Amino acid sequence: FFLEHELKRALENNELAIFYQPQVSLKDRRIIGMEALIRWHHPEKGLISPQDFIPLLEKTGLIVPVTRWLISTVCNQIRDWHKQGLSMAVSVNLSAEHFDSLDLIKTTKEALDETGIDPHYLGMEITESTVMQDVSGASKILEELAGWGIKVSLDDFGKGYSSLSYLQRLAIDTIKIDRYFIYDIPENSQNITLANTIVTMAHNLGKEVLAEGVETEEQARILRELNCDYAQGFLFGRPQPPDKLSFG
Ligand code: G
Ligand code: G
Ligand code: NA
Ligand code: MN
Repeated sequence: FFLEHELKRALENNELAIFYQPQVSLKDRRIIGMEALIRWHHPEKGLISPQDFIPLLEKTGLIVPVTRWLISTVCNQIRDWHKQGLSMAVSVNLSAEHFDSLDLIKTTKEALDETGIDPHYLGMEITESTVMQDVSGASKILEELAGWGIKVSLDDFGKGYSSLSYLQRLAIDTIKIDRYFIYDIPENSQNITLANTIVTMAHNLGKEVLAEGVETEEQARILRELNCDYAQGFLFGRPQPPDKLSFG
């Protein structure tokens, strides 16, 4: 586990990096976007997963400057890809800490203005458990961002203490089916049924669906047959630094 001073040093020494994982359209396998996933290159301990340091960032409030850096870097990356002819959308993950201040709104506005990118190419991912910590705060912030054209995804859907009411109450464009429901398809036919039900429900509510954690061709084929719109997972690519990504 880590200490606050180590994290402060990490920020000062630029030890944090952003990896990108492709998100594809299941119809034609085209890469339509990327999820931005934060990493910590610790000088002694190597590459550290966000699960091991995001909670401390949240507890210490350091998540605010980190997210400022994240959103600004991501918007610059989107602009650079566009210059190369790649119309790539990128989504970032939000914490509950962002819902009780207007800092996220200000940060996002500044990054959009500075880079001049179309807000449709920027996405925000929130989990159900994040939303639950502050439903009214989340709903206000997401409404504002969605009003500018930013895409909102509900991450890890089905995993936590889900409440279907969030689907109506929040400005959500895309539902991401948690990888727990995907990893044992096709052996687990109940999970095929659940995936099918989530896709149908999402489409009936006018939302799109992405399946997380797709690792095999058979899973991709089945999800496509269920009319699932998008997928993400090791089959299409692992999270990578931007210079290691391929777009073929
Ligand atoms: O690749 P993986 O180890 O990247 O991600 C582990 C978890 O960390 C995921 O739940 C992911 O959503 C979360 N995560 C990754 N990057 C960020 C980030 O920038 N902010 C927040 N709040 N969570 C992140
Ligand atoms: O909570 P979130 O869904 O944002 O977490 C993303 C996490 O899932 C990251 O740790 C990422 O590395 C991991 N991940 C992405 N694709 C796959 C996959 O196909 N299989 C497995 N097991 N993990 C994946
Ligand atoms: Na996510
Ligand atoms: Mn997820």
